[in-house]
Amino acid sequence: VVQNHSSRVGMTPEDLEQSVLEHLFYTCGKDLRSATPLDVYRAISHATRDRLVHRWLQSKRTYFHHEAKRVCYLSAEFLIGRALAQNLLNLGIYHLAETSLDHRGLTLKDILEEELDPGLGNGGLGRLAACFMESLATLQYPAYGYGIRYEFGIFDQEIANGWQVERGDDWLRRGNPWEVPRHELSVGVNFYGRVEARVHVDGTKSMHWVDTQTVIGVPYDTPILGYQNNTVNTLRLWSAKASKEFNFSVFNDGDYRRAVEEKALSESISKVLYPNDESAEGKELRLKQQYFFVACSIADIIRRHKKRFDTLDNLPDQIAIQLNDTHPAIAVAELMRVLIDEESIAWEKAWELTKAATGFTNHTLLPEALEKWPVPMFERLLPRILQIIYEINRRFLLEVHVKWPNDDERKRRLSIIEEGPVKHVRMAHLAVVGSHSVNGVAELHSELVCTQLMPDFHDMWPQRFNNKTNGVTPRRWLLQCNPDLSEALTERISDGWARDLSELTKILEYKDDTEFRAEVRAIKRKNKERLAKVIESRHGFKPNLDSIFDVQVKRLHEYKRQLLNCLHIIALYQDMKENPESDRAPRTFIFGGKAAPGYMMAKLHIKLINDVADIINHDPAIRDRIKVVFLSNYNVSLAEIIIPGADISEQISMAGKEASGTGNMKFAMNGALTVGTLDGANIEIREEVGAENFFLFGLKADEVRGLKGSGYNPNHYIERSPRLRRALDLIASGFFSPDDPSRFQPVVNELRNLDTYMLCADFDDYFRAQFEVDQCYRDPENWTSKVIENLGNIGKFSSDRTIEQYCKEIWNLTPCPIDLTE
Ligand code: 26Y
Repeated sequence: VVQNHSSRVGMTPEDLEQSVLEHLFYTCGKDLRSATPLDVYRAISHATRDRLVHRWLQSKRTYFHHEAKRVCYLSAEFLIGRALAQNLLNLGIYHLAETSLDHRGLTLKDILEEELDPGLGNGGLGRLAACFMESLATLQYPAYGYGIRYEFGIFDQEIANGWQVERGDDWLRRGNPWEVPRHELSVGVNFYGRVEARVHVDGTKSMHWVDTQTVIGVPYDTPILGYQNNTVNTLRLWSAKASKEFNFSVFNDGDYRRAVEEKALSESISKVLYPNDESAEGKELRLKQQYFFVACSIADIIRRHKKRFDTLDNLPDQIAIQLNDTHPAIAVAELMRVLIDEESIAWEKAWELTKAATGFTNHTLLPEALEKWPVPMFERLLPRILQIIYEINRRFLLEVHVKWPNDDERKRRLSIIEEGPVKHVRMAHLAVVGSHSVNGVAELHSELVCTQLMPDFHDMWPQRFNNKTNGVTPRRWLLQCNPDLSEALTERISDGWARDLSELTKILEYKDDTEFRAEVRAIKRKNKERLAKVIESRHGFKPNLDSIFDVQVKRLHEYKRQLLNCLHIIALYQDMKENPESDRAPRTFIFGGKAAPGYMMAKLHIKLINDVADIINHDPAIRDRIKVVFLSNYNVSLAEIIIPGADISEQISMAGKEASGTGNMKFAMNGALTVGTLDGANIEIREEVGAENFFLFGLKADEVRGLKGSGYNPNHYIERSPRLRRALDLIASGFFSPDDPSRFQPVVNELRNLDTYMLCADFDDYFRAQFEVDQCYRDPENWTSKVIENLGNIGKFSSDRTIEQYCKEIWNLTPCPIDLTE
């Protein structure tokens, strides 16, 4: 490979400098003197991307040649975060780039800040997809990510007078050096129209979806590089473009205007990411988005397969399709449509292929997150797809009938179609019926999928259900975001941990090493300093570095119980006011997270946190013993600063509600201790790090269920907890909202009357656990021991481990290393 050795992609400092200068000149049209930091960012990014290109081509060639099976990860969200630092690190030229910039009086850190954070996801599910893509490349598995190139990602959050305000996230406004459009691979996608049955002379029948409106999907590819290897996989995101029909071949002004409107309408499909996290809205545009990217992806998969093979019989030997929740579940029906209508394969065979190729991951138990589409809407938008779903369902219910004759109630529960005044298509049912594997994302969650969410399906096909506990990539979430800790680790146990995180156990040998322990504390302090500077620049005060940095960052949702955290702060405040001599460790409470724009209660919680912050931060009696900060616009790049600076990680969801959590893993990996419930992956984290190194509180999932079943009454708990009562009374009194004393009445009413997420039941135990945190923090040696135990035992939560399990147990993939000399 000629390019491999050309100086254009050389790895010496001189080569790199040369190519940055060339891109400055030829790509940005600037000389050094007139270059802005943005130009420098663009030039470095292009120079870095150049170094991926031959690896990228070679990866594709190798997969093609070796007929390697690939996974196609279908996801409506990829929350990838910034690319430059990650690519430099994975290429092994981060320090090289740092020094060559240094020579020109520039700081790489500042240049990295020029990159806008691609926020193409809401939260955990989208970030998991990004970690998976990185791990797949690092482990040298052939993989494609398929999704949508939203023009606007998750909104930018501003806090105005304590309230969340949303602003459009125009993340492409400065261009995007990482993506490559592939116009030649564009795909047409059909909507609306009707289905025509044609009977042929031989008596066979075929279905034709006609009179459709076509939208074009244009793929934009982003390279995903493995850690210090030659694997470069592809993240292929589809952008909607009007088809030629809209090309204004019109006769009068009215037609012209309609043509312009329709063009804009069809291109709106990939305009914006829906910002609702775990609450389905049932909007037609959202269904259009889902079918759009799924149809493009399936067409792409089939096209590539047919280029290599002249049969589709071996499709499941060549590709594994994984559905990231139900958002792409329509893939089951679309693959059937393509195999039957376009490839003339018989139903039975098509079904066998579809099931063998498809796997489904569930990410949530919340009933409001389960997607259902009204049949009338579905029928209008995708008539042929609905027909196929009905046929899948008819055959499926026959199967149910054979197994449980005369059990109509069971059939009603299992059916893909929900009956009612308006029928609905249940996307989770379609996904389960059309897959050979259904998995949850943590042990408890997978268990609850079988016993609570889909017990009838589990009865029917117990072998289909399995667990894959989530993980996070240690390259971004340790190596990149915490360089000092990474160096301290590498110094002691060498650098193998970044590739195999289980090697972190070796650090346990240094548990009693005073020098290492002091270093761990010094690193945490430095990371707190870095975070404190961000807080100072945004909030005008610098938090006390000796205080406990107590952090809860995640989407705002009632089940995640940011409000419980807030109640604890209020109770602590009241304790301190009542007993000024009380000797408790100072704390800085840090919050961050976005609320769905239509989620009024979550937005009110943000306002409450900010109003509480306002009162407490300015109370002279409290000084800096309690500070409260809500950091606006929490996103991947802010997480990379916040997480390494945390002492305490708040993972306090009501048990049975958080499917896994992945933030919990990132915090423990960066030397924070967890205050948490027995929910999601918390359970497994505690198992790994040891119960004595984890601050546990609260009801267990089965206790929650029991209480709900026997009629939960929050007042029972409020009456018995003077602290809780006092905190609620203070909010209700308008103390935190003197300008509008009844502002938080909805919050108090919910807690007193319903308390859906059982904050009242868990409050006292939470307070107790927080008191223990306090006591423990006063003994730095003991605290450090716990931190090191967490670090040394967190290896399981690398997404490398998760991906190995998917590859072995669901996808049947084997690594396919890339040799550049081949
Ligand atoms: C239907 C639509 C409104 C919708 C949009 C986003 C539904 C769900 C979602 C997002 C779900 C999500 O992010 N779930 C999270 O997935 C993580 C990765 O598996 C888990 O760690 C986390 O517990 C779970 O809440």
